[in-house]
Amino acid sequence: MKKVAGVLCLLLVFIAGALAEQYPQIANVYNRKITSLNGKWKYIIDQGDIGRKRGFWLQERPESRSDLVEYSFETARQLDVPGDWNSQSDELLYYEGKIWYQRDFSFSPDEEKRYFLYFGAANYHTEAYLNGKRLGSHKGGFNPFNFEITSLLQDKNSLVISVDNSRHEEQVPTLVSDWKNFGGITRDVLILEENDSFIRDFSIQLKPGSGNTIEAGIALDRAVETGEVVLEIPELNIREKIRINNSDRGSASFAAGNLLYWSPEHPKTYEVHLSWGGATLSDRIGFRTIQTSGTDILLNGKPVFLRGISIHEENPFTRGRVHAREEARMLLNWARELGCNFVRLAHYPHNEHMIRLADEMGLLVWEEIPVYWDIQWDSPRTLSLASEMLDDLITRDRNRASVIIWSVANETDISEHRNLFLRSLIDQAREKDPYRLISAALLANGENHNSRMKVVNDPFGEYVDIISINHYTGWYGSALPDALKQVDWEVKFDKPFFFSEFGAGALAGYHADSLTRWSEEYQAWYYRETLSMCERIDQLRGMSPWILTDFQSPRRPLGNIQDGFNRKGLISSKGEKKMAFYILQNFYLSKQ
Ligand code: GCB
Repeated sequence: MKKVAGVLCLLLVFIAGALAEQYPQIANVYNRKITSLNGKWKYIIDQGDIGRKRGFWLQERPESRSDLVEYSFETARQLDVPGDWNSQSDELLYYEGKIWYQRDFSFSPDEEKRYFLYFGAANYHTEAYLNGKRLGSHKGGFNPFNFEITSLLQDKNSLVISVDNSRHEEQVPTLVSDWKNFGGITRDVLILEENDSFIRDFSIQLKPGSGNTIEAGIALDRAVETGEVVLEIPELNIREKIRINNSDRGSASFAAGNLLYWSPEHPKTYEVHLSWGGATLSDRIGFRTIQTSGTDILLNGKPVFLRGISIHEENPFTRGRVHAREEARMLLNWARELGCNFVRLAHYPHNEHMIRLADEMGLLVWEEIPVYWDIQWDSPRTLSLASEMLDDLITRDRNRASVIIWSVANETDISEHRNLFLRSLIDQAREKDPYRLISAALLANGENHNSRMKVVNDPFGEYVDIISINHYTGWYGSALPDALKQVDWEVKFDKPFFFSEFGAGALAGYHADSLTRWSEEYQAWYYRETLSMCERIDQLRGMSPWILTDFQSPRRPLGNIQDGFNRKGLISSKGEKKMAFYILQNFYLSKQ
């Protein structure tokens, strides 16, 4: 009897689950009323998909001492949330699969309010249950998601979450990537409290080509008959009313006199308030324009050279994913020490602290989605995943002045299916956010590392604003770095040209002559030759060499040298700066 009741209960939960939906993304979460659910969570490793079959979210307990229940969160070990699981326990160092998380929490819900359970990110497939009821699921390792929990929240609650980081071909990224597939609830978990009707999302930007016209768009949680959102920027004496009629949206544009532009030299931001239904939502927003003109990139109408570095979201000291503001500060401080005014946040959306800090510190940012190498270009399912990731990224970060480029892909082979796939992403990005530039990291002549003549003619160049190329002659292929003296570039597009990557591996502290692979001297030689090649390319408007720090990758097994790390970092996995760090630093000094 008990068994039949259990099966029925599971069935009902699945039917309810099929109806449960993710709630659309709520932007600007850190400036809302939030309760953190970060901390220690219990976990159970699930290698046989037994959690789903037995209904772990029901948290059954034996009713008598002879009852058999083969799982319990009460006796389970704990993991820190947020945090990837791999860096927290030796048994999970290389784990790919499903893990169930559980935590209890108390809450005092206000009957007048609505509540949302927000995840900054969890890699990759998440299923969420609150107090035994299924909330819904989410796919994607780096984008935020949330569920409305108003009707389920009680004084005492239990949250059960399964996260599965198994790789599948139709996913984004797909089976292979050159970084560690960290699993788990990798970013903050929060409860957001809102009024019955609230501002879900907004975009407040300086109109391209205008000196001081600000364009504002507001999205409410749902349509209203009529109303007014009041937008204030006190420092600029701005108070504007945004009318909303039979819709969930409103927009306005207005002039801002005496506006100081945001720039790396002067990262000025303004306090902005949006009032609706008795509540005020605030944010700090900088105003700048970013455009191209011929082969120039113009920031606030003036040409800018992007002195960049690529960064993975990994902390070399913890060997885990970066999730805290202080870790973000460490990485961005290194970039600044290098002389950068620009960072490429590769190869997926990084946590929101990185972007907010870049805004404060005055670093221009390239953001990208994990459309990496060759994914399933002809799969509608894959396209819809990529499209959701792009949409989430833009929603989250479009009010950050630091972000100047959305990149839709990294190193993809030319094909008709790829072009269609990426074009649809580009159209989507341009429609949602006309205030930024679009790029994709492409390859020259199909990346023949040994060729002397590099021709940049990927037909996809026609659709992007900046022609970005990853280039490894002198490291991959048989040519050594001095071959770069002979390399010439022919760029078939009259657009700014940019090196989104170049780099060479070195083990920090390993010194030898410059012909010796993996020595710091080889990497330094490679940087000297590459940078002097860069000086000969008139069309070049910047670079983000690969990469700030060594990072973990399953593709790098060479014992005593790589030991599971991609060693192209300018800073080692122990935080030591390699010789090449100073070569790039000197080059950037000369460009300031
Ligand atoms: C690339 C990829 C990057 C790799 C790098 C390398 O072109 O974009 O993800 O890590 O090369 O080190 O080979």
